[in-house]
Amino acid sequence: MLLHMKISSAEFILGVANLRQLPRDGMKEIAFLGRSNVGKSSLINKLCGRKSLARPSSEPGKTRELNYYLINKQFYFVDLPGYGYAKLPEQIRSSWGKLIEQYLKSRDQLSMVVQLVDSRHEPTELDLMMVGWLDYYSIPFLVAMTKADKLPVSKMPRFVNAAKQTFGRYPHCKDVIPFSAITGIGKSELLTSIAEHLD
Ligand SMILES: Nc1nc2c(ncn2[C@@H]2O[C@H](COP(=O)(O)OP(=O)(O)O)[C@@H](O)[C@H]2O)c(=O)[nH]1
Ligand SMILES: [Mg+2]
Repeated sequence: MLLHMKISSAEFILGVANLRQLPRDGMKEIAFLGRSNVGKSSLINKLCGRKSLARPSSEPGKTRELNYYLINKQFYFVDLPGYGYAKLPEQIRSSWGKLIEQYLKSRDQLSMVVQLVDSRHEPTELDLMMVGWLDYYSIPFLVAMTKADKLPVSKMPRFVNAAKQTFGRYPHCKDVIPFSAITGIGKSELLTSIAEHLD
């Protein structure tokens, strides 16, 4: 078992808007899922020790592609398009849903999903729908509670316990980890859990 994983290289490889364009090299994938603005790009950058590998969204909800980053020349981080951006036309929202669901249910290389939720709030309906899909398709997942630096220390244990209750109900949920892209809390724990699933 790998106790520590160090990311020594990370490079953007491609953006995919159509599942026929997915890489065919068979390398394992860790995918990141969450609503727009939850902190997905920031988390990926922090894990990789890079400032601007994943471009933080200037226009929320604009990215409609699956972005592939090659890590340590061994596996991919896949930045899935964010959901829950209300201003998107219905047609785009439903094509988003089809793309993601198709990817989740058919991608053999997918080792694990990191589901991001905002540490300060209850999970949204869409957050719960996503973890429902993950569990239904038997995909192991971690929950990262983002922006933990904004959660008052006094509230932390209660909020983390509540999230563990909520997500712990799903057999395929492997862990719930508070995370901050600013302080780096949760980074090593997240990397360790990811490494265990790549092994
Ligand atoms: N305080 C704080 N702000 C964060 C954190 N992560 C992201 N943000 C901010 O939240 C906003 C959205 O982040 P981004 O990574 O672009 O979210 P994405 O849309 O999910 O990729 C940006 O203004 C970030 O600076 C965090 O851990 N702590
Ligand atoms: Mg982003």
